[in-house]
Order: sequence, then C-alpha cells, then structure tokens
Amino acid sequence: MPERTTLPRGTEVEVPVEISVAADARAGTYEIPVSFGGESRTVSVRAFPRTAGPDLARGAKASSSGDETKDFPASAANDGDPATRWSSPAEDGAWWQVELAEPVRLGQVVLRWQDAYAARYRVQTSADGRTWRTAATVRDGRGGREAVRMDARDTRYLRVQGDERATRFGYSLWSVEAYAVDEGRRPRG
Ligand SMILES: [Ca+2]
Repeated sequence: MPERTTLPRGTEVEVPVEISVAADARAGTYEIPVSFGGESRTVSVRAFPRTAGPDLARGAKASSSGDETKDFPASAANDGDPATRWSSPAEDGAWWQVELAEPVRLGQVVLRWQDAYAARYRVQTSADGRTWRTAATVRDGRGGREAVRMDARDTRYLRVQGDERATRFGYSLWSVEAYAVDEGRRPRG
C-alpha cells in the first residue's frame, strides 16, 4: 500500500493492496483482514500449489457428451495439433473429458477455446470415471487461453463440464492441457 494518499473531500481514490504468497505457503484459502478509517473488509486469497512436468492430457483417451460432427471429435482437443478442434452440439450442458494414464494430483488445466467458448463451466475430476468432484468453477469465462488452477488429488479423469454457452453455437476447444502439482517443491514439516 502507498505510504500516503491525498484526495479532496467528497471524492474517491482507489488504493491498490498488494498481496503475495510465500513459496512455501500451504495451499488453501487465506482470509486477510483489511481495515481503514474504521471500515473493515476481509479479502479471501486462494493459494494453489505450483505445477510442473509434461502435459498429461496429450494423446490420452478423450471422450465427450457428443460431437458436432465427425470432423470435430473429442480427440482433436488433446492431439497436440493447434489446427484441430473438438466441437459440441449447441447444448449448455455439453462436456469433454479425458482419462489420464495414471492418477495424479492435478494442479492446472489450460484451455484454448475457439470462438465458441463457455461463459460458465466447471473442471471436474474423478478417480473412477463415475463419482465426480468439482475442482474449479469458472463463472466469467472469456474464451481464448484460460489457465484454471486447482488442487485435486486422485485425478484419473478430468472433465470440462459446460454450464452456459457464450454464443449460440456449441463449445469448441482447440486444446486442453493438464498439469500435475510439483511435488518436488513440497516443504518439509
Ligand atoms: Ca487440437
């Protein structure tokens, strides 16, 4: 925070608050109290573990709730080819999923949307492909490249579950990448 701010009475000024998380902080949610002039607020800061390693989704077994046509199969979203894409029928609840080679502690999913993106979606994970947990919820999807953070243990399957389309078309993804938590940096204790 700045040491000093001056403003005329009756006007407003925005004062930035800088928050940093130590490299060895435990992953989780931190409630940070901020008070000024008798007013108090709590800022929630979610700290996620670092990720590392190769894209675990690449070439793994992909499936979907449905493909728009056979030219846009689920496998096109994790084939490593930036020119191919998966496309769903025009349904808000459409999903794409991939079965990883082995269970991992999933830390990050990177999506590259085509013009037909999701305004709202969830990243769900499962150990067995039957029971699903929501690892991350995105309520303000903007398309393009979106990196979604999480800390989801025992992830064998991951699903991009659509909730609301941003266009009248379905969902379309050029690629989905998955990265595991960097366990090598875990602090002692
Ligand atoms: Ca592709």
